[in-house]
Amino acid sequence: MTTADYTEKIPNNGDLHEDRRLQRALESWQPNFLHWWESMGPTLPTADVYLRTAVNVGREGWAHFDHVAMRDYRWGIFLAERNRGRRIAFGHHKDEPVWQKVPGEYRADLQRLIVIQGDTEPASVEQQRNLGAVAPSLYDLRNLFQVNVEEGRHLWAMVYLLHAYFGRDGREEAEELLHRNSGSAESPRILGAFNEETPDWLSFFMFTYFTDRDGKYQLGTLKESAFDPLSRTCEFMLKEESHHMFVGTTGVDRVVERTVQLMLEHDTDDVGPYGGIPLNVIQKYLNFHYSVSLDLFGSETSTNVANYFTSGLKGRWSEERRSDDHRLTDESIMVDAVTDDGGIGQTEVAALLGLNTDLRREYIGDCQNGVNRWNKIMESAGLPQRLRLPHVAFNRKVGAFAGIEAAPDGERISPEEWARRKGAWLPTDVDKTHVRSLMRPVHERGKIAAWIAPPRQGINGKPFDYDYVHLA
Ligand code: BYC
Repeated sequence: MTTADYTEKIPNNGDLHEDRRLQRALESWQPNFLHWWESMGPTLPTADVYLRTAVNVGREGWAHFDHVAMRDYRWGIFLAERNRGRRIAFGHHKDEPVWQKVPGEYRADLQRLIVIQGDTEPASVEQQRNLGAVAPSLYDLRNLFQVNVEEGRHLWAMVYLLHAYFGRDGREEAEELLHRNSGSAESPRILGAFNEETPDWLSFFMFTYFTDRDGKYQLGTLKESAFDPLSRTCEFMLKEESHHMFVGTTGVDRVVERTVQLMLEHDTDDVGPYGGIPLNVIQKYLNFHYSVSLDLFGSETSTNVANYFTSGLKGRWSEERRSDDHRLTDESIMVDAVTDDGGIGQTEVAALLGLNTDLRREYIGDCQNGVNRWNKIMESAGLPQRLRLPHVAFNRKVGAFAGIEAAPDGERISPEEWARRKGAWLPTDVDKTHVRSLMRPVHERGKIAAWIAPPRQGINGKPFDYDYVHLA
C-alpha cells in the first residue's frame, strides 16, 4: 500500500495517477466540491484547527494530527488493503471470487446504494454548519470540525466509486450530491433524518450517537459487499466513523453529568433556571433522534433488501461470524408489525425480507449500551431517574408503524391522544428555546459552557486546555 502523497491534487493510496481519465474527472469535480464546502460547510471562520488527517490506511497512517487551515484541508481517497483471495460470503454468488468491476445486471442497484450512502455525508455537514458559532469549548469545536472534514472525505469516497465505476451516470450523480441540500424544499436530501435540523449541541451529540451509528451499521453491511472496491472503501470509513460516535457518547455523558451535578446542588429536577438541561428534556431529544434514526433502516419487510442480499450487494452485520448457510432461502424471521387485531406485535416473514429488521435489531442492542452508560451516571449519584430507549413503534415515519401512533412504552394510541401527549415525549418549542438559550459560544482556551461537564481527556494525549482551534 502506498502512502498518500499530499503534494498531489487528490491525495490517495490507490494508483489514481495511473488512470488519467479518472484523475481528470475527479479533478474537475474538485472545484465544485470546494465551492460547496465554502457555501454550505462550517460557517465559523478559523485560522487553523488541530485535526487528524488520514495519510494511509495502516494503523499509524490514519492517526496523523496537526494544526491545519480548514481552507487548505486535503480530502484524500483511501481504500483498505486488497485481500486478493477474498470471496463472496453470502447470497446467490456465495464462494465465488469478489468483483473488481460492476456486473451489468447489478449496476443500477449498486449505484443507488452508493448514491444514498454518499448523500448522507454532505447532508450532515450542512446540518451542522452553524454549530461552531455556539461551541461550548475549543475541544468541542475541534471535534465538530473533525467530524465535518471526515464526512467531507466520505463524500469523496463515494464520488470516487461513482466516477471510477459508473461512467457518465456516475458523474451526473456526483454532481447531484452537491446540488441536493439538507432541508431544501425543492431538492432535499434523500433520507428523512438528513433533512432535520441540528440547531444546538444537544442535537449534535444525539445525532452523532444515534444517526452516525446507523452509518456504522449500514457501512458494516456494505463492507460485506461482493463489489470489492465498495467493501474496501467502507472498511476504511468505519475506522473514522468510530470517532464520531465517541463524540456522541461522551457528549451525552457530559451533558448528563452536568445535569446531575445541578440536580444534587439545587435539590431539584428542574435545573433549567440554573443553566442546565433537565433530564426530561434530554429524554425527549433522545426519543426524537432515536426514532428518526430507526427510520433510516427502511421498512421492516423489504424486497429491496432481499434482492441486495441475494445478489451479494449488501450483507448482514458480522456476516462471516454468523453460523447459518448465508443464503437464507429457507429461513424465516419474526419482524415488528401491526398485528391483525390492530395491536403492536410481531409477524413471521421469510428471513430475506426481514433483513432490515435484522440490522435494526443489531443497532438497537448497540444503542442500549449508551443508555446504560448514561444511567450509571445517575445511579452513581444516588438518583432514581433513568433514561430509556422508546419502543420501536414510537414516532415512526417509515415502515410498519408509519400509519399508526404509539406511546414510548409501545402502547398503541389514537391520533387525538398522540396530538395531546406528544409534547411530553418529543421536544416542544419551549424545550428547544431553552436549549438554544444555553448555546452561547465559549471560545476561550480551557473554558467550558455551564450546561456541560468538561471531558475526562483531551484529544491525542493533549490536555483539555490545549489550543485546539485558532479562530480567524
Ligand atoms: N427516508 O424497501 P424499503 C450515514 C425509501 S447513515 C426516505 O423499505 P430499503 C451517516 C427507499 O429508498 C447510513 N426514504 O427500504 C450518518 C425505497 O425507495 P424506492 C446511510 C426512505 O431500500 C451520519 C422505499 O422507501 N447509508 O452513513 O430496503 C452522518 C422503500 O424502502 C427511507 C445507507 O442508508 C427514509 N428513511 O432500505 C453521516 C446505506 N427509508 O427504492 C453519514 C444505503 C426507505 O422505492 N441505503 N426509504 O424508490 C440502503 O441500504 C437502503 O436504501 C435503505 C432503505 C436502508 C436506506
